Amino acid sequence: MNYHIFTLFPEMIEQGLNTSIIGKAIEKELIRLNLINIRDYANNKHNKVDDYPYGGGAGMLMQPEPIYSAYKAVVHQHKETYVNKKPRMVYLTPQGKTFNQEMAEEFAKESSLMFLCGHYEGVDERVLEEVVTDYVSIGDYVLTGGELAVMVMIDAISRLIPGVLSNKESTEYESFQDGLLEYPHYTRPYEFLGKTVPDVLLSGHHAHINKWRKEQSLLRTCERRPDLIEKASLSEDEKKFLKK
Ligand code: 6GU
Repeated sequence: MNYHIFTLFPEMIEQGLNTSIIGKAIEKELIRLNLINIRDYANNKHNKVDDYPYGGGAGMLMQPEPIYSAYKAVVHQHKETYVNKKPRMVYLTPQGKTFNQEMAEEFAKESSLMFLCGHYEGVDERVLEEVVTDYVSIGDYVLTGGELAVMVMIDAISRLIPGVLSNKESTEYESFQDGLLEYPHYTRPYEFLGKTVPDVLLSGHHAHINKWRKEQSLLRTCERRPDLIEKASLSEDEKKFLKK
C-alpha cells in the first residue's frame, strides 16, 4: 500500500506512524508513506500557502494552487499507477462521512491512497472539487487539523493489510468482526485485589469457554453499545439469551 499524504506538518505524521506495528510494516515495505509538504509547492518567495476568505469572516484558508501543484507532481511521479485510474483522494474534514471499520476494509483493498490534511479554517473549495474523491471525518468533534485524523485512518487501514499483524495479533481482531464488543480478558495473577479469574477459564473445557465468552460479548455490547446490538445479526439462541 502506498499512502501519499499532503500536509503542512509532515513531521507530525512521520513521528506518529514510524513506531510500533505500523513502523514495522513500513520497515517490511508492506506500506509506504510518501509525505508531501504542501509548503514546498508555494508559488511565492515567502512560502505563503494561506490567505483571507473572500466575503470576510474569521481565520485563514489554504489556497488552491500549492495543493493542486503538489497533487499534480505526485500524479506525474507515479504516472504508471494513475494512467488508467483516477487517484483516490481522501479529504479529512468534520463534514465527511464518519469513518468506521467497514470503510477501513474498503480502503484496505486499494493499492494506493492519497490524503489531504486541511488546516486553518479550511481549504479553497475549487481545489477540493478538482481532486477529492472521498470526504471523511473521524467523529463528531473538531480537531485543529487533519493530521491526527489521517493517522487514525492509516492505522485502522494498515492493520487489515496481510502481513502487517502477526497471526497472533490478527486472531484477536476476529471477535470484533461479528459486530460485537470483545469479552473480558484475564492473565496472571489468579487473584488480584481480592478478585479471582472466572472459573470457566481454568476449566480447560473449550466449548464452555467459547460459550461464556460469547455471552460476555453479548452482555457487554448490550450494556456499553446498545446501538451495535441493533445492527448485529444475532442468532435465535443469542436473542433468547439476552431476553433472560
Ligand atoms: Cl477528519 N478533521 C478535522 N479537522 N476535524 C475532525 C475530523 C477531521 N474528524 C473529526 N473532527
